[in-house]
Amino acid sequence: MKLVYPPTQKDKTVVEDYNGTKVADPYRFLENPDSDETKAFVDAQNKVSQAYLGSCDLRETIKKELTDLWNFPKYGCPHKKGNKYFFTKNSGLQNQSVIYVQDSLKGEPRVLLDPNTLSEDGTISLKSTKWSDDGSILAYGLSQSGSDWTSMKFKKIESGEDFPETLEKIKFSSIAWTHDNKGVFYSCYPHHDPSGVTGKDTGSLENMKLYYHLVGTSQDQDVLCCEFPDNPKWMLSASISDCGKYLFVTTSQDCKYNLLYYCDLEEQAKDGITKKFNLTPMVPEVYEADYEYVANIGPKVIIHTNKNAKNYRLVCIDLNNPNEAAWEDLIAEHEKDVLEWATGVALDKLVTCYMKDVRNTMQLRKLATGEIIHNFELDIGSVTGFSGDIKHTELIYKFSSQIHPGTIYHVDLASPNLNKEVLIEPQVNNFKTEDYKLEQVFYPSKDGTMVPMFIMMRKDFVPDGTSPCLLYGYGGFSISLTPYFSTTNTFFVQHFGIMAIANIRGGGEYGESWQNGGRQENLQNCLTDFQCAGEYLIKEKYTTNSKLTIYGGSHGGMLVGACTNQRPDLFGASVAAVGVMDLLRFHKFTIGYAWTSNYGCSDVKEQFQNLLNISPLHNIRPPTTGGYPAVLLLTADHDDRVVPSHSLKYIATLQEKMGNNENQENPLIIRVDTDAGHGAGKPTAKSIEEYTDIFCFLAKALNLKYRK
Ligand code: X98
Repeated sequence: MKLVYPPTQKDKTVVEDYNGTKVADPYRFLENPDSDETKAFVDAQNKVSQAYLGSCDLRETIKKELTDLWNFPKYGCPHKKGNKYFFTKNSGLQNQSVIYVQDSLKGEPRVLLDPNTLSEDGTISLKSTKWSDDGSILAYGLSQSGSDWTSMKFKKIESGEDFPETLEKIKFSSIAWTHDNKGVFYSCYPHHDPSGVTGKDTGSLENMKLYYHLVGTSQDQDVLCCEFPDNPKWMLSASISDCGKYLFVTTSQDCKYNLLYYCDLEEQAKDGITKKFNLTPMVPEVYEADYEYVANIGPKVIIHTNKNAKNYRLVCIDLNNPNEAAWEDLIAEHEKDVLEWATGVALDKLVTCYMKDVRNTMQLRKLATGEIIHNFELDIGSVTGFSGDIKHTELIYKFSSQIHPGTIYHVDLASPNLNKEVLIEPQVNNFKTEDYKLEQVFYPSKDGTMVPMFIMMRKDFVPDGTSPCLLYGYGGFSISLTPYFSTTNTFFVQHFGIMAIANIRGGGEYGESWQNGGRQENLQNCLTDFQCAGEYLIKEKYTTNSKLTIYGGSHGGMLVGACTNQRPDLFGASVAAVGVMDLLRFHKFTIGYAWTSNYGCSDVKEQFQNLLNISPLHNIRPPTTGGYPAVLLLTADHDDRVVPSHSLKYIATLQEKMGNNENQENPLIIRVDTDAGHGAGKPTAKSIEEYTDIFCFLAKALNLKYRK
């Protein structure tokens, strides 16, 4: 049945001139979240979507079964700090995970911090945590309604008591404790005006500064340690060497590359931290590579970098001569496998984690030479949690895949055989690994590039070209979709069809070249790879067009929006969550300017045309034959990462162009959540509601059969 959409006012006078190309933006008014017009638009759209989603016959079954599947204990990797162990656990359906403390790994856990007690509806979430070096104080950041803004508090571990102060105006901040356990370095936006509703502000961020906070004092006494007033868009982040002597400061201007500076705290803060530091650059002061501290042996600092190493390497930089010519490789770049991360453990050892064809491998090495001591045996999957410390010999890691819900292992590095022991094995109701199959295929994209894809299916699956398929992708910002366990993906496979995850270009699956192959002037490759994934799944009879759904969030929402415009014939349904739909204006809101590293910028003449060609909002037109797939967009009022107007403008335009089209039978709807943000920290109750809606949408729009 064809839906009737609410009429939306258009302002034809809003036209932007991009170096002579005029682009209309008639729904610009939706960029103001506080106006009556926007509120009325959202209400009217939610009425349409709620009526559609609420009338699905399977709703009660879906919600009940999804809730049952969700209801299993989920553990984070325990870690040791001081002489105690800390871990997170969600008993199953708790809105937020709880932090526990115990005296030994087998000891009785006590609740340290339960965010569920902080709000009725679970909308206050933990955004960040950092333990003091001796494990006596926890610094923790809280966020409300999914916003990126956080408030920082400090908790005494022994008594559970909080210090009186709360630090505000914090966003995108690292936390680094000084090793005297007295205070932290953190970043904030001191000029931020907090008078509006936190999380609904859309203004571009500027003038981040790095401060030192002495625990137990008020924020107005904090000491300004670093700022870059000539570069208002630079973001600052701090870390401290394992030995506590060096402070490392990194700066970044977007989502790619950073600079690295250091200062010797023993020299510059011998009388306390009272003034700005003199920072010494450790790397050339041009944004051309990533640099991250790994470990140090005195002044010899090991850095994880992609400088002259697209798959990353470890270099040793001597602080007495940080000149690049004097850097020495500790672990040279691998020709194909990507060195994802490395960390110091057990005094003189190093753990390295590689990504090899989108699966992880992990090694123990000598810190001094990089020589391999031990290879950890891993199945097909990824390391989704890790704890290990230069001060301890214990190593704990979590291994997951689409069909492994996340076993946590413990290894004692002081033991001669380095045997792993299962510490926690999650039991998921109604799920057994052996009932499923996980395949990895490599399919050709249009230009011949072979792209990896994981396909999860029930053991009894027969590829006869009839199965529904949920195809998920991201393909940006060097983010890799390594195997992970997802309750909702599992739910789809159990009850509806198969699940495919395409490792398209723009991600980091094969290092920087893979990222570069799908960003800026190559952005189209990311979309083409995704469309070719769909074509492959149809050709190999995994699915058929009318049962194929594409799904993505954030950058992946852009991917889904753009692919829907480019190949409306290829998909039965498109689900785009919190997507970047307006590629001409994303850089004007909150942190959007930082994404120009992936997209380019419409203000740059040479980049404008590519963005105009791809931008989901600007490429909605009636297909030559047929209509659009069923489209469900999702956004939320407190999304201050990708502001809601992206999705609001896209749906207004889609309904305008296709709503009355005679070929358009499929629904074109949007779900706008309240008291929710970009996704992080979403309470379980809200997530279950959201996925119930998504599955109801698919069941109804694609006429899917529900199997027990
Ligand atoms: C971001 O926008 C990440 C935002 N962000 C951070 C942190 N630091 C940043 C430094 C520079 C630029 C962005 C930064 O979150 C940060 C630092 C310390 C602790 C916590 C956070 N991302 C992109 C995004 O959200 C891709 C993933 C990360 N997008 C939304 C891209 C398009 C849609």
